Amino acid sequence: MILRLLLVQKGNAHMTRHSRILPLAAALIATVAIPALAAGLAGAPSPFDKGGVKLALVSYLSAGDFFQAYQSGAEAEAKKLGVDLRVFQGKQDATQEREQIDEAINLGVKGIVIDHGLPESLKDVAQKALDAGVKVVAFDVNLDNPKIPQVEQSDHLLARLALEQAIKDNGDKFKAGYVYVAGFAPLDRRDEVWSEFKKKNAGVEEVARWGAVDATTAATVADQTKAVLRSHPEITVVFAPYDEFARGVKLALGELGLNGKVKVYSADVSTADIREITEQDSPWVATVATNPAVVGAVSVRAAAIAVAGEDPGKEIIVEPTLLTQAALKSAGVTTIEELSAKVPAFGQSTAASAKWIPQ
Ligand code: SR1
Repeated sequence: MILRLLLVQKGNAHMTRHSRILPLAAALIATVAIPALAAGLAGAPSPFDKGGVKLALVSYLSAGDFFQAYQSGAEAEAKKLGVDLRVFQGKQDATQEREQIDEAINLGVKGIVIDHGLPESLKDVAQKALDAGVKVVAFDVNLDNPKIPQVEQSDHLLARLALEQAIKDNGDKFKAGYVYVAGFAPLDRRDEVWSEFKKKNAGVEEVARWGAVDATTAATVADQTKAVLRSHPEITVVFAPYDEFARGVKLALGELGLNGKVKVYSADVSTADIREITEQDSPWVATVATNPAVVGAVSVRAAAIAVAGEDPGKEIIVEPTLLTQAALKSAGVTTIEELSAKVPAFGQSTAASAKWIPQ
């Protein structure tokens, strides 16, 4: 930006009819080239002191509110750091994600955030990045590598808080439905808590389990839920620990006219989710969530700290908050921004911070 202003000012000093075109052209070129030439971050360690550092965010999934907000948070943090963040969108395609990591290495990025994915298809290419001197941070994918810090949302706590709320609301005897897809680190961690919970609460019976993660997860889960609830009308509680799952279940309950009969407990939150949770007669009664934009920011900070040769920590945790329908309604919260303002722990995290990183 500074470079662009300088070029424009220099042009203005000799403002003839022809020379007006040159500064404009120079400014346009400079605008395109800014990421590579950006000024450094004052007081930051190398290479951030000189600027122009390239990082990559490679995702497995990009559809849905969580992943969009996560990406926006990562981009905003990169901007603060003066980093050129290359974003590779995910399409639930393991081969594409591998190729994108390769592409990022070839682009000369200094660090890569790998966001979700299938561990077996990523471990070797993540090691390839490390071997090339690229720092790697994983969000919600266990790459089983001591050199790769892991960002997570404390999924055990998240599931525990949701299930404790289910007991508070429904007692300790109920027939439950459970939405789950194995193979995703956060869902697998939440599943460990669900298994423990059932052992401790013998009166809680899981009568059906279903789920899908695809490009239209909520719609797919809605169709599945309708079929399940038609054959299991005894279900009164659904544990759906991913907001796309919960949206699908809610959609199905509305269509089946079961809003007053079944309660939904989930993970994650977005402005659209808050609207769905707080609307009249909503069966979605609680969720436990971090602000995904904060998690995106933390992931980029962790990668930047590693690139600076410092230690971001091995396990970088962003703590989730329990959000009940009743609490959201009584606080009059309607958006993520309002939630962040009312619950400071939700709106920011000190995880992966360093003195040189701007607040
Ligand atoms: C398919 S995995 C979905 C989960 O990833 C993130 O951790 C979100 O919390 C979401 O629930």
